[in-house]
Amino acid sequence: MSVQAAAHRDAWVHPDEIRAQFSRAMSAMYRAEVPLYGELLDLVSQVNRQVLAQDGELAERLQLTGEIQRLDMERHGAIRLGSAVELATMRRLFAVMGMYPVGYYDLACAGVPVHATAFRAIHEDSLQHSPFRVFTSLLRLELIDNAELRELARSVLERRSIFTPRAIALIERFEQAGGLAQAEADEFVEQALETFRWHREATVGAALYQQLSEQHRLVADVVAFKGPHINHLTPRSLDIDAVQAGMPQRGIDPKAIVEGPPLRRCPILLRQTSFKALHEQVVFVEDNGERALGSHSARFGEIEQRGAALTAKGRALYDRLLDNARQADGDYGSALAEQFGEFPDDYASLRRQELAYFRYFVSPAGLAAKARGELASDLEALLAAGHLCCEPLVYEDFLPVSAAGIFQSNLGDAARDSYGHSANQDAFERDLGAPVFDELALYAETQRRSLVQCAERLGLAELFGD
Ligand code: OOG
Ligand code: NI
Repeated sequence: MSVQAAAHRDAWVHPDEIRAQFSRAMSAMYRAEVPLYGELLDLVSQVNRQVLAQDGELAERLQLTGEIQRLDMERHGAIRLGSAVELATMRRLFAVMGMYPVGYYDLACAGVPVHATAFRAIHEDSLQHSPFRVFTSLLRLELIDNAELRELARSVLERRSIFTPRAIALIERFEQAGGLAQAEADEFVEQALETFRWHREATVGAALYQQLSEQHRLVADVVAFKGPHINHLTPRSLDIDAVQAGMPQRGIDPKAIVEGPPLRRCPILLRQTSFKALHEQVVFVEDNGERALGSHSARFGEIEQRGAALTAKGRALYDRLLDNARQADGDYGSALAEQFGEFPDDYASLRRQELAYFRYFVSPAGLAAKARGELASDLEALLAAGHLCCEPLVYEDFLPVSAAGIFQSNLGDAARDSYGHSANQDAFERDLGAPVFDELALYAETQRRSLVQCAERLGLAELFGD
């Protein structure tokens, strides 16, 4: 870093703060665009308050991990992009807010012609400041079999620019200087928001829209509009079943199946449910400038409940059980519950069997034992003596099978054939202009850092390797 850059550093707004600011601005914009979203936020916060009031133990645990402070602002959104340039520029835009691509999701195998990543903060301290994340998918034009339509779509996409010139200038400024001052950050948030806004006016005429739509509703959603409108914003609930049950009274009609694992004592990964896209009036614009009214459904609502992040071993077990349940005949809910009987449902087993990641904390008893020189000698003994305690790491990512279910329910398409085994992480990363982070490595790092901290506080550094 140059001397000049270092001198400016104090004046820069921390990317975590820009992200928090952006997340608030996005939520306000979406609330104004989709009133039902405001209704959903009310319901979720009401249920969360009830859960915290009734379940003192959970409240205490969320206090310990700090999750209670981030709960009310916790959101994820989703966008769908049309080209490599858009994806690579989006990566640079999110970097200004301290959000990096984590994970690779292939949806083509589930009949949705996209692949995706999630932009989010990667360090636990940053996640604590603002856990805002955006599921970002890229349309795979190469999977469209009609060559003529494919080329038409490509040329429509080539002509649009989804970022404002000021947003680009501020991204470049950030990259060159290493940060943004407050006034620049404010302007950046305002300009970046433009990209996610809903545009009523289509970039194509009614006939082309229809053709794109027949190919796949998603193709029309990406290609026919001026930008990647944010298509949902999802709050985090502590009791997704209670929210699901409370939806109809508020005029919200959720999809039938909650995606993800079944209800458990110890939640794992992610449970999600969504409600149908709104039908919105749009304006098609013909080549000769003529305009025609039409309708499009793009935006929907979703809620989620997050649980423990699983290790590779835990995830393999999850995938196997979910797959079995999906293959089973009869009632899906019962099959799911039956299959997941095999998944240990207490935190001690999840930890001992290395199925989930944890964060470790020194307890007051641990500090007292240290002062008396009576500390236990290894991790298991420290936990057994209550000198250390642990809490599962919250899952910060997404699930491809769930995501496909969400896509399908909201695109209103009947189940489609898979596009075959066409996962292509290399191509995705080439378009992105960078590799994606491995989410499991990030959880392992957080777990390790917490152990190192505990060891330091207890003066037991040599006990904890990796
Ligand atoms: C994204 C669907 C995936 C989730 O929470 O899994 C998703 C989309 O419809 O664009 O948001
Ligand atoms: Ni979602």
